[in-house]
Amino acid sequence: MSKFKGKKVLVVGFGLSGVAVAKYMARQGAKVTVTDLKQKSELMESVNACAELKLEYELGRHNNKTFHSVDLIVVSPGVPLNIKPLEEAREKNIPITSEVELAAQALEEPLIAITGTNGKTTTTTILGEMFKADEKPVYVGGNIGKPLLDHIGSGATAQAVVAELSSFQLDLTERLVPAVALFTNLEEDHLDRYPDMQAYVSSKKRLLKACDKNSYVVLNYDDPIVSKFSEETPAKVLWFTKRNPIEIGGDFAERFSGCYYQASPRAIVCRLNGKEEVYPLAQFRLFGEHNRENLMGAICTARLMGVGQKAVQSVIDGFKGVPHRLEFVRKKDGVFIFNDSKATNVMSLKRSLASFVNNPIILIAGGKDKNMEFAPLVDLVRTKCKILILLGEAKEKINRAIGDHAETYLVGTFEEAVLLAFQKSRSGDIILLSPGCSSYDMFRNFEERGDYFKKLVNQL
Ligand code: UMA
Repeated sequence: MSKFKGKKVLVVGFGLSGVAVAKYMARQGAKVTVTDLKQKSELMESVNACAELKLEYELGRHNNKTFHSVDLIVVSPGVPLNIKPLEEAREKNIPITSEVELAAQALEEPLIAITGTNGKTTTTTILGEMFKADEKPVYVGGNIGKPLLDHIGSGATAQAVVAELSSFQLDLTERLVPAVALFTNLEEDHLDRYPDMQAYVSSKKRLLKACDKNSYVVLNYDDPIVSKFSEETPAKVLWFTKRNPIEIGGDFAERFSGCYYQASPRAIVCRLNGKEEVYPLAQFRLFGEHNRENLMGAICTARLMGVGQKAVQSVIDGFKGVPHRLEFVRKKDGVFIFNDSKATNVMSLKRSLASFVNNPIILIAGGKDKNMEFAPLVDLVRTKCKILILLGEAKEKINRAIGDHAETYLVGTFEEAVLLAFQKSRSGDIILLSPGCSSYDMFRNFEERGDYFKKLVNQL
């Protein structure tokens, strides 16, 4: 019998994660109440998804009393953990957990957890594709937009679960033990939720701390924060690096297990158990150094998990990229237009600018600020951007930080931004939407922002 049967469970936040928890808990026989600050009319998609279930609703507000009168609270990742009702519930020792923790407790398959600031979605997607190419059943979920808990009780069996995990999703994990934990990189992000970078890194480190001696960690050697993680874990370490381990010096080359980039001919070399395999990149379509990093992380993990070499190479050759991540939208009058709506922090935007080599860039940026510094963009803006078009809540702040380094316009709407970008463009230019900010000032999420951008671009 389920340990949740008859228990009063409060689900906080009724988005994708909350719906998954409500369904799971209802199946377990719990008495489920759902609360969300949004009104019912704004949550119809979620309400309809749960139409068959017997749920209590407290919408449009959070009622402190309800938080005190339940046996368990399950919080959605986007709900800050310091809201008053949660703080009071904590004082009253009401257990508080998350969807990812519930899923981790119930998972039967090995969990491959992928975290970091940027590159998580691309790495997760590539790895999932590699499993599929080898006809190995896999569930790909987490922050990527598919709740992990949906896999539990779905009846589907998988050889592995590949999960993109955000810091928000790691904040409440307790008993999650990954078979593999992969860290892409750690850069400034979410400083509107965490007091400082250290707190944000600590949250990500919960995944490192969750590893035991049977786990593997796959670490980016070139990231100054992530590379240090090897000293703090009992797990076995695999690396990926853009440098040949021989150049790194010391006894690193001898100890090295993992993937490195070979510049000529372009390939990824994967060394596991002392055996080297070479994966040519001649057909790899994603550009930018960061995408090679994502690929290396995925290859290490795929080979570690027994995905065949042929399947790995077929994904390298055929992978077209992830929507909203440097996604090519169209070429119009010689102008190449890209949607990079998923660039929701400054480092992600920086990587995207760095990926373009010669063509002048008209950059559309801005959105909701996450308390980040935009000054690190100055050099790239000066050297790569012909024009800056800024919009959203953060436009004034971005303008002050980087507006003196390119011709800059501040606009009010996406329509204006796209029209102006196109009017100012000439053949050979690149128009790049890469906001460097979250989308919540104008849109529901980055997908909605990217889709709207694509719609406007296709109307040009
Ligand atoms: N809400 C409250 N009270 C609050 C704050 C919010 O009720 O104090 C409500 C909102 O009104 C809203 C609901 O909470 O209705 C939204 O919950 P949510 O923000 O957790 O969103 P979900 O739809 O459940 O999606 C979440 C993840 N969202 C966030 O972490 C912000 C999704 O990641 C994830 O794909 C999904 O679970 C399934 O696992 C998105 C994301 O933006 C892509 N992630 C961040 C990022 O990548 O930077 C971390």
